[in-house]
Amino acid sequence: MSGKLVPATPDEDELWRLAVRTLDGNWEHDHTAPSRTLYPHQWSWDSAFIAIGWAHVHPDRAWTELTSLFDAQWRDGRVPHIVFNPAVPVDAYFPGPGFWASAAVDGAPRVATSGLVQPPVHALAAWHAYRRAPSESGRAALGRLYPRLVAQQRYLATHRDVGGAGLASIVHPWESGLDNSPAWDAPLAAVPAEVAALGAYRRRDLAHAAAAHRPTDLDYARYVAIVTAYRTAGYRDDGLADEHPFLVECPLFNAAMGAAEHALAGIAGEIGADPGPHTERAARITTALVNRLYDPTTGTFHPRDLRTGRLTPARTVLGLTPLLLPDLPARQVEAIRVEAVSSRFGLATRMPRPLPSHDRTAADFEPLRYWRGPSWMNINWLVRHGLLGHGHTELAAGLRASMIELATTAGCHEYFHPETGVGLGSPAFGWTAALLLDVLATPDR
Ligand code: 2M8
Repeated sequence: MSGKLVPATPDEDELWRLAVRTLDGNWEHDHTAPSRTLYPHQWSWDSAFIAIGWAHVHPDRAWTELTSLFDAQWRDGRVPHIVFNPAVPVDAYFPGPGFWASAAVDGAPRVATSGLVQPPVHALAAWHAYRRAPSESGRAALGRLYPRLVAQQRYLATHRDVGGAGLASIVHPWESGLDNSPAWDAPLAAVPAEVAALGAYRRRDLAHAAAAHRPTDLDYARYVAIVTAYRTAGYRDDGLADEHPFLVECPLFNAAMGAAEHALAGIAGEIGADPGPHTERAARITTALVNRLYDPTTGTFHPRDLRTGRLTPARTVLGLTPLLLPDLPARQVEAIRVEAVSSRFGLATRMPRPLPSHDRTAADFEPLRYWRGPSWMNINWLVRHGLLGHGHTELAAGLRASMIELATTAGCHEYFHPETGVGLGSPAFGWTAALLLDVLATPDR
């Protein structure tokens, strides 16, 4: 599929060109920076979403993007959440390569990386990219990525199954991708940290974004404390259950892990490998997700804090994301639909704005602070994908129209005010541009 299939209203045409310009502007020899200012390196799940966009205009870049990320895969299979670009000054982003000190770890790649991961949306992205632009060279790239994607899943399903129930745990809010979500407030509050400890560092995000839109200094002190604990343990996972201060089973992370097995089954079929084990693993992940993270009393999915054993109370957009799983039972699909169309999220066949990242009716809903209310294109894209997969085509169409309308007025910002639609964060953001291309190129069926 290419640019010529885009529905050609003048507004959509112009939006298409803006999105391509934004991706081009952030392209950096073998990857795309999420933002030239706030995030000048390569980010893991950003690259996955960005590859989907490149598939529409420059399929070779889609494969280069994913390949460069997986070139930085650790020997244990983890795909690092940041791959540092050595050409960018070390103090351009905090925490930079010196803080993570990956070079000191056996099994880390030669290039400097973080030691954390992000939601494993890469198999889904690779499969999407291939189907958007099938070709011989694409199939060859898919074949080379396949064992690396399998190793990524194996790492998560073994090293990270700290709860022993078939789900992966995240060890830091940064691993969720929804870093500042109210979902993490309770587990984060239990992490001992002092703002004073931040004195040794300089937060670079505040040079590019308003403090009122970003996490607080106390949040950052806790982020630093959690990384420090993991780094001190050599980023090993065997002591997590006893020692680590933050351990959570996240619905999005695990839905992505299950969706990855479905995507791997598709990829395996395409390249002549056996899809069977992937389909079996996918079914086990879906069952574990429903058993562990679905709360019948709220009718939605919640993260489970392994430190307390309890589900965290906030009703965030994370609760809607298990819709990504094609084999989610009908009861949970319906529960998610009900949650999504409620006044908390406002999904409708005609909706003024895309989904917010947090329950609009909650006392701690903050429309300006990142991940605590604003709308994000990647989450809306994932939910649209899930709605389409479960046959909710009219709701998916409503969501798509709201995403296009938002970007038509506000452009390719990192995130958006969930009521006014004003663009927030970085003004030229990679995954916003990439996923807009995909949404524009896939009209309602
Ligand atoms: C944000 O996260 C980074 C840390 O990884 C940060 O705040 O500095 C999140 O929105 C995350 O989901 C995203 O991958 C990253 C780069 O866009 O920025």
